[in-house]
Order: sequence, then structure tokens, then C-alpha cells
Amino acid sequence: SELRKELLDAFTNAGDSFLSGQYIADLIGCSRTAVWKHIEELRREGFELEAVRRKGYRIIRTPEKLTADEIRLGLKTKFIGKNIFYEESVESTQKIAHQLAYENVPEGTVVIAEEQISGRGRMDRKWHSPKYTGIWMSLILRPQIPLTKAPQLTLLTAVAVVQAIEEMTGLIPEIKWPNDILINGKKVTGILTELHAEADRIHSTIIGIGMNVNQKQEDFPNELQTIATSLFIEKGEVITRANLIKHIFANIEKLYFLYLDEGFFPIKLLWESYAISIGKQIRARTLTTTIEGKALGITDEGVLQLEDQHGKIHSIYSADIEL
Ligand code: BTX
Repeated sequence: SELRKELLDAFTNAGDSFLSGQYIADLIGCSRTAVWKHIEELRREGFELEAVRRKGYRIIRTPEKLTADEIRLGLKTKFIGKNIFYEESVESTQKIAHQLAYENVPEGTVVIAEEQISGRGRMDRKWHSPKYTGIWMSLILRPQIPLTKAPQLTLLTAVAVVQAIEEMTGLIPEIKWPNDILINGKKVTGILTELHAEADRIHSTIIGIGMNVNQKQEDFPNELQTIATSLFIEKGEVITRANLIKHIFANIEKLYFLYLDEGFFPIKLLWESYAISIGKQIRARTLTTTIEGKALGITDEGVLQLEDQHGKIHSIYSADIEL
């Protein structure tokens, strides 16, 4: 907003000096309480502010941005992330990536936003994507594979993300089939794979990755309090998002080349080594029905196999899993 811009300009001009609450209030024409609210909002977005009685406020640190330059520096991939579209605020990075995919941008193009106003999950569910604290991005890939194999890319991406988290934090996340990445039982990342196809050929896959990085517990809305977590909450340290993204890109590319050369089998083995549901009693809610049984594993295609109490084996292509 305009007020926000004025406020940030004032802090910029002040440099290392403090701005008093009254000064700010006069400047932007609002009450002291409103000033305090603006300051709190800046904090939520990752600004670090020092507040000293009778002196006022000053900015000590601005939030880390995810601009293309930030990510390109030191990026060692051949094609993933070489072409980056960076936005401050978007409805959904998926939407933009779909548009770009139609325009035939090069494979490996990524759309990244600091904030999504209507980030989405599967089946039109919402994905909470607050400013500066997470990684909200969509990657365009164009593998020459039949449509039925597209879900394998979700599993491949999950492995790449888990390994990136491990490399950056030492935390070891678990994967809940098909697309949830959990730490201590709470969701830290969601993956959404969407497609453009012609007949039975994939034109583009758009892989959306939503990752909670530096949120504090109170940054999550009520309905996510018990089910969501961030790397900051689990590790107790602020994580540099740009570095994490570089790890994710490198890992996806490595696994993708492996996948194109040797097929899904090596990916499947890696995926199973991180999966929590395998061998356990689970409940799978599909669009039409709910099946309970033991998760036997995934097929070479990436389809979940569930054995019910009568010994019948069900192939689950898409569902929500309860452990
Ligand atoms: P999903 O359908 O498996 O999960 C959605 C559910 O997860 C929601 O209904 C809610 O309960 C929970 N949830 C919502 N936001 C969060 C969050 N920040 N952390 C943890 N849990 C949450 C998962 O769908 C796939 C999400 C993909 C998101 C990426 S972000 C970049 C790209 N753009 C976009 O609009 N979506 C993708």
C-alpha cells in the first residue's frame, strides 16, 4: 500500500537513526496504535526492528528476497531454474506457470513468488502462502512419458525436497503418500503436479512446491496450528530460502536425469526409504470411497497398494491418507 511505501521510505532515509512513533504517526497521518500495527506487520514479513523506549524504531534487517539474481548466484544446474520468473505477490504460481507452458518457455522454467493470495492444493483446497517466509514455486518439465506416469514426478519431487531439507538442516523429513512431506508428523511441504497433455502425450507438467520455511508457530492460521510446521519451528534457525531452492533444483535435476535414463525404479527405492505409511495400517479417502488396510508399498508406476482385511489388494491412484 501507499502507507507502507511511505513508511519504508522513511526508514530508508533515517538510515541507522531511530524514528519515533509520533514522527511516523504524523508522517503517514495515523494514530500511534496504527503505527504499532504497521510495525507488527513488518515483523511478520521478516523485517527485524529494534524498538527503544523514548527513541522509537529502526530497521536492523530486511527480509531475504528470492529474486532471480539471488537464486542464480552459485546455481549449478544445467537447465532447472535457469529461467526464473520472480513476483512479489501473485494469486498462484501454478496459474502463471500454466500460461507460460502454453507459450513454450524452455523446460526447467520456474515461477517464484514471495506471496500467494490464493495458493492452491489438490482438489481446490487452499494453500496458505504468507509473504517472505516460505517457498512458493512452480516448475515446468516436459518429460517424454505417457500420461499415466505423471504421478511419478510428484514422488520424484518429494524425494528431491526431502534430500534438500536433509542437506540444509540435518532434519530428516518423512513422506506421506503421495505428496505430503512431514516433520514430527506435521506438514512442512506440499506438492501439486498438474499437466497439459495432447492425446496421450504430455506437453508440460507443472510441479508446484509449497514449503514452509521461516514461519513462526503464530504465523499459521488456527486451522493449520496442529497440522502444519516450518523448518524454522523444527530447527530453531532462520533458513536462507535461496540456498534451499538451489539444493532443491540440483536434486530434482539429478533425479530427473536418473529417471529419464533408468526409469522409475531407482526413484521408487529412494522414495520408499523416506515413506512413513508403508507397512502400516492406513485409511485412504478417495473421491468416491474410503478403504482401510495395510499399505504394502508402491508399484513400479508409483501406484499405492493397499491390502484390506479380506486380503484383497486395492490400487490407489489418488487419495488422502490417514495414518
Ligand atoms: P493438499 O491438497 O495435499 O493439501 C492442502 C491442505 O493442506 C489444506 O487443505 C490445508 O489443510 C493444508 N495446508 C494449507 N496450507 C498449508 C501450509 N502452508 N502448510 C501446511 N499445510 C497447509 C498440497 O495440497 C499441495 C500444495 C501445493 C502448493 C504449491 S505453492 C506453489 C504452487 N502454487 C499453488 O497455488 N500451489 C502450489
